[in-house]
Amino acid sequence: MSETDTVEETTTEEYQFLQVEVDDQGIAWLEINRPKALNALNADVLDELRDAMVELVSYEDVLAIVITGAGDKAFVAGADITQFVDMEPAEARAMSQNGQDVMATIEASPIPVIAMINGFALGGGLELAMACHLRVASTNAKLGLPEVSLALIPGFAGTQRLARLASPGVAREWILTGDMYSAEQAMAVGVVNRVVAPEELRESTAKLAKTIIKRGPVAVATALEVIRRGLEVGQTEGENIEADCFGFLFSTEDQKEGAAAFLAKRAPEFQGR
Ligand code: CO8
Repeated sequence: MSETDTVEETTTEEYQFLQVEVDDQGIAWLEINRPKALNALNADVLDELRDAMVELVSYEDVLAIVITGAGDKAFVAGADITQFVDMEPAEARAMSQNGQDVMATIEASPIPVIAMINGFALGGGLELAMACHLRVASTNAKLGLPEVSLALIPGFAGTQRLARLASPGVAREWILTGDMYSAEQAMAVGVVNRVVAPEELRESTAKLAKTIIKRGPVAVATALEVIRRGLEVGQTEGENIEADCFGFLFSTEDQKEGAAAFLAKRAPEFQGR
């Protein structure tokens, strides 16, 4: 799709804790809206996040998703701590698994999901950001996994994702200290992709989304899948998945269009098939 093309606006379901808007470029802006609790994730917010992801990826004209937090203070300040009072071990385990499942739904999206980190991204909030495919942070963002301060550990797959996204050493430092880190520190260890001034956050995030939207959509979805599945297996198996998917892409019209457009020195017009 060329930069000037637009898609028809999509109207989404109403949610209690989410504001969802799809713009005329096909970017769905999904805002977690509990600013008084710094957008903390309770069970209802998690359910809505799952529902919204399922809904948004079902629309043909939604081409990218941006997840962010309402207000100017927080992306998401974690799981809702008020839920932890009197929680039994079995209930906590089930809640952890439910949250992991929501994060996995986000990560499995065939269209790119970008976390736009506009403030605190702590605990479950950072876990949510790490489940997104890319992260753009404002210079005023603070990131960390402070669960040990509550005598807990991350429970929405943060122990696993941080060790893979940054390194096991970084994961141990962040998780064991529970400290907060600046956006620049997070970028230095690979936790965020870009750091921009607060007033440039939305535009920079949109620009990143629009760049990806212009590429071959089937190739983008396939790349996301190969990277995700490859992280679950050993290198040899990962390379087999890559070769299978590389081969598959030669059955798409977009692949023919990509090569033809390159040779004709014109912009490609991908159809997503
Ligand atoms: N849960 C519930 N309420 C919260 C949360 C939260 N995580 N974070 C902030 N709030 C509320 C505050 O209680 C406060 O409410 P009120 O105005 O009613 O008193 C309001 O948001 C504003 O917060 P503060 O007044 O504290 O704002 P400050 O600017 O002073 O501080 C901080 C901001 C530093 C972000 C501070 O609010 C804070 O430390 N928050 C908690 C951060 C945290 O520990 N997050 C990790 C939570 S645990 C977690 O995420 C585990 C995930 C895995 C769960 C697995 C399932 C069982």
